[in-house]
Amino acid sequence: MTELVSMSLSEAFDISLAVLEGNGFSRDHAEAIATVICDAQRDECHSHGLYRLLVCVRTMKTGIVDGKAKPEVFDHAPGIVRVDAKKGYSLLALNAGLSSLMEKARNNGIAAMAIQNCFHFSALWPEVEKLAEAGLAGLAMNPSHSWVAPAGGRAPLLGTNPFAFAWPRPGSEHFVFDFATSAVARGEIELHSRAGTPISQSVAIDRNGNPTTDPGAALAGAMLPFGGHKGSALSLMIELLAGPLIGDLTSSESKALDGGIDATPMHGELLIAIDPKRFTDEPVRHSERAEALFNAVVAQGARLPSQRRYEARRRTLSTGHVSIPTALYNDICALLA
Ligand code: NDP
Ligand code: PYC
Repeated sequence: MTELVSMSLSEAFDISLAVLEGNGFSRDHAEAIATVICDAQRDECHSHGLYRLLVCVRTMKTGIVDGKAKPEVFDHAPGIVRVDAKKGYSLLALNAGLSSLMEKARNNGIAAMAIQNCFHFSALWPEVEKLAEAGLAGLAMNPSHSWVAPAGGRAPLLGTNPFAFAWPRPGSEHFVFDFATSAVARGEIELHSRAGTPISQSVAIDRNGNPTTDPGAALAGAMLPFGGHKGSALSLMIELLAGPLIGDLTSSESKALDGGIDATPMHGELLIAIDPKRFTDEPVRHSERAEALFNAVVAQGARLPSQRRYEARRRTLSTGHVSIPTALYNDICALLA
């Protein structure tokens, strides 16, 4: 049984800020990063929660990331906002461009935001959830590092390339899904490696191309896409749309730039926002019909994506506390020194 440390949400946020600022991030970057990793921890998304402090600080210590970069927003076209993250982490750049993306989506019915030159580690659901909170549907995607073999291949080429979607619903629990296009996120395998526990069958192969449940062998070998050729094709789509289309790096280019220093991947991100009220002359019916569809899913005893996460959120907010493994807590505290 893993030994756990419990802390209040405000302690988690304060420790995160102290770690990030103490290791060279500006206050603005530290706040943007701390907010997202604490939200992930609140929703029990452990692979992209407080664990990420270790990765952000390790990346900062390589000297590759600019922890004080000031993102610049460009009004690129009526339906396109571009944000140059200037080799800082993506989240401050996202925050800088988000209101412009929303405004353009409302004006045009659909709009896109390209974040360029960013170090990117975070879960995408907080980003599309913000769009849904504003009444918009949203898509987000980005490459990562070439850790994943294409379906039918055995060598790493594609990223773990996350893909997220949100649809606004009445109330605060919008329809959101967010998944890596690899069979599992690499962060999950890293957590298994830290805990010394095996990974599932069929998510990775070792250096020799043999299936493995050893997280270390998986990290050194190749991860596999989810759903065979289907996940592989989606992953390639993300490489294209959030890479060459927006003038940024693919996962293999990002990995080459890293050169083995094991930093957070650097590349771009694409977000698309859609105003559902602008596509038909029946602005209310689209919502009613969507609700009927969601209800039909739940009526079968199936669950909607994000249900686990919203339940975790409610649980955390009722106690006000999150729990992390003691070993992780000690590693985080060591970064305060
Ligand atoms: P999961 O496989 O844990 O979850 C994927 C999605 O499926 C979630 O929305 C989840 O909802 C939903 N889901 C899971 N089980 C069911 C079910 N039985 N029925 C219906 N829906 C279900 O995610 P991944 O491991 O693939 O990814 C984890 C995170 O890693 C993501 O947030 C992603 O953005 C992040 N990531 C980030 C990368 C980056 O480069 N920044 C790269 C790769 C991943 P719920 O949460 O409620 O379970
Ligand atoms: O979990 O695959 C992952 C990941 C890559 C970059 C950030 N998270």
